[in-house]
Amino acid sequence: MIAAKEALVLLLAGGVGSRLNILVQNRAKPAVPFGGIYRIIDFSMSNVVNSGLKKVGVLTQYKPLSLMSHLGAGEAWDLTGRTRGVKILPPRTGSKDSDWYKGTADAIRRNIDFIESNPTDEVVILSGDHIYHMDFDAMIEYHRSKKADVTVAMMVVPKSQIHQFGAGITDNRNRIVEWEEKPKVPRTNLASMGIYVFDRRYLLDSLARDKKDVDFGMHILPHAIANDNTFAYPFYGYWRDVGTIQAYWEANMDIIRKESGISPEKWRIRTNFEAEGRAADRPPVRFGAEAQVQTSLISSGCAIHGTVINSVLSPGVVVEKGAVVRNSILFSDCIVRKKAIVDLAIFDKNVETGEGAQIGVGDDHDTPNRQHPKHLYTGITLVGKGVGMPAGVKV
Ligand code: ADQ
Ligand code: ADP
Repeated sequence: MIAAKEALVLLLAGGVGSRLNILVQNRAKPAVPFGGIYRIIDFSMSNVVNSGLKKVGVLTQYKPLSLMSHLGAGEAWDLTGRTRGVKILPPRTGSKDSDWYKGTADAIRRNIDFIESNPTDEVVILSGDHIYHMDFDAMIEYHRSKKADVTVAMMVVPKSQIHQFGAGITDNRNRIVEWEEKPKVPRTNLASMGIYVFDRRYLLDSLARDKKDVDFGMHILPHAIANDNTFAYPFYGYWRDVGTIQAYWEANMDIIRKESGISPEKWRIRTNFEAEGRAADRPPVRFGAEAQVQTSLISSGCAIHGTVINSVLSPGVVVEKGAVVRNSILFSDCIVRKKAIVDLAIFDKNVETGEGAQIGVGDDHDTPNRQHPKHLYTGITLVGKGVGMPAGVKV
């Protein structure tokens, strides 16, 4: 038997992620900056390395430029050398746009040659857009101890959220006995985290069975659960799918307060500083005489002369005198001019507010959205890359 740590990892990093709105206008969701100096994909990549796994294929599709330059040859994750490596797998499409991958299983099927050229016992399938710490080595050992064909990482979520996930019912040995992808009517609170360990031979056979099976949650797993050995791997830690602006904002806030359990001090999160606005080369944070900072993450190269509360600042952000930044996430090199107020906002890179501008101020955060009364108004103001806002403006 080949050692568990030799398992091949396939990281799905290609979904469009349209619910992240302007943050994914020019980059794939896993490449969206997160937590000051990271990108979302750093969490999955760091989990891979911290688990001792060495071979990763990253499946890309949508706007992969930022993602590819961030991953590079895997240097930041120590994944270079003869026995380790990160391979970026670009989409294998035909001549038509409609030939783009139709789903997660289809994406992996089109890269079957990559799986075949890596003869391991298991294949671990992950998403590039989850914030969590997890030891995949322990999950593979569990998979082996159950003699499973497939093992699905699962956790309990509030029943009101189960419609966003694959939902499972297990027996007393944790074998999955019932499954429904994105159920309309909640019958269980046990959700799939979209993290799978497959017996490699079983995966190849499943993908060969029917080309119409394009999705894991919709096709491959229901078949496996009905016919073969499919187990749930119970997970009790912190895990968030940051597919919406609200979830993305909340996960950033969770990482400020260490209650989330996500703590770079305990489980090292590696990132590529070179591609990260060169965070490594930036000068130390400068706090002016009037600076006030509470419960925030401030990256290198920032200059704070005003007030920052409950916020995440990427490298090189400037907050001038009398300005206030609250409950917000500012990507690199944003400038908040004198006396401007930024509340409950997300600024992409290089945004500049004029003096005295008020962004996200005065919103009644719990009222319904007037244009879409059925949507709860999240109240988070999003500002696109490089936007300049005039002095005194109210947004
Ligand atoms: P969803 O999150 O809805 O549900 P999906 O949209 O298929 O699943 O995306 C899964 C991951 O694969 C995402 O990270 C996405 O970016 C990526 N991806 C999608 N299509 C891709 C493609 N063609 N190429 C490369 N990457 C691609 C899934 C499961 C549920 C489970 C949730 C947990 O179906 O059962 O509960 O994940 O988040
Ligand atoms: P993001 O905001 O996601 O970081 P960037 O605008 O910084 O996106 O671009 C991502 C990466 O793409 C950068 O690291 C840079 O190396 C590369 N890049 C951007 N624009 C160009 C360009 N015109 N030519 C070559 N590479 C580019």
